[in-house]
Formats: sequence, structure tokens, C-alpha cells
Amino acid sequence: MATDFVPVWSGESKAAVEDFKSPEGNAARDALTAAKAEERSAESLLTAVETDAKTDFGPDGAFWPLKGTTLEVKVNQYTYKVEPFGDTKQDFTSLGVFSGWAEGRVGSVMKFTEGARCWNGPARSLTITWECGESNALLTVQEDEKCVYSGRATSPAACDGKLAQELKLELEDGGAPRTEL
Ligand code: MAN
Repeated sequence: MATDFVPVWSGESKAAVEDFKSPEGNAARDALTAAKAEERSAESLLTAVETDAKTDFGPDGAFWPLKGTTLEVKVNQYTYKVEPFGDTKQDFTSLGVFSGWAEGRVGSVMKFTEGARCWNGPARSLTITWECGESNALLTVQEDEKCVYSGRATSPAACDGKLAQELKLELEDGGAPRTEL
């Protein structure tokens, strides 16, 4: 007569063995999780740096400080939002993503294209014309034709750097006491 085989590891004791995680194993798993998180953040930093390297921030990179900022203006029923090197919105509708400066207008006219598609029309697009001003501000946005928008904004970044430099030199020169020879 055959004896019934009774496994040594049965029921609860077997589960307990499988659940057991050695302290070394736990430490290694934690280290791996941390390393993976670090890799992900390094990768996103690299992507951001690579995007920056490809972006034209205007003459002498003057518009760089505007990166990541959001300017807003309410015109009639809509709130318009412009992130100078990123997204634009009319309430929650995309008016386009930064696609560069208009031809021959670096530091002056920004283009945003491939926004939400217009019903029976083109993808929405927006151009923003920058004017020299004391603060970063979106002044107004209008719809020139169906789903084609344009706006005006001010920024110290749009002030002619060369002109400012010339005025500064002139002031310094005029203000300094001259040594008579
Ligand atoms: C929405 C807005 C308007 C636009 C129409 C087009 O109402 O984006 O600005 O003219 O859609 O259907």
C-alpha cells in the first residue's frame, strides 16, 4: 500500500517562505527604484536642455527669461493665455504651439501653429507681436479671420539692446567730468 506523500512545505509555511524578502534584497530593490527615478529625471532634464539648444530666444537670447512664464488677458468672453515658447490657449482651446519667429522678425513676431482644428476650417494659429515695455504683459488678442488670431505683448526683452547700450554709453560719457588737457 502506497503512503500518501506529504510535502514538507505546505500551506502557510510555504507561503511564508515565498513572501520572505531578505534585507539585502529589499535594499537592492529600493536602490534600483531610486536609480530608475534618477534616470527618468536626468532624461527629462536632457530633453529640456536639448529643446533649449534648438530654440531661438531672440537677439542675445533676450527672451530667454520669458520661457516657462504664462501671460494672460481677458478679451470679451475669452481668457487668452500665452506661454512665450510653449502653448497658447483661448480658454481651454489650443491656439497653437510655438513654432518659431516670423521670417525676418526674430525678437519681434512669434508664431504659434497647429492649434485645435477649426470646425470646417484650418488648425487655429496665433502670432504675437512684441513691443518694448517695462513689464511682461499680454495686451490683447483678436481673431483676424476665422481661427486665425493675432495679439500684442510687451516685454523689456523686446527693447532694442543696441539702442539701450548706446544711450547708456552716451549718458555715462556725458555725465562723467571731462579731464581738460
Ligand atoms: C470657437 C472659438 C472662436 C472660433 C470658433 C470657430 O467658438 O474658438 O474663436 O471662431 O470656435 O468655430
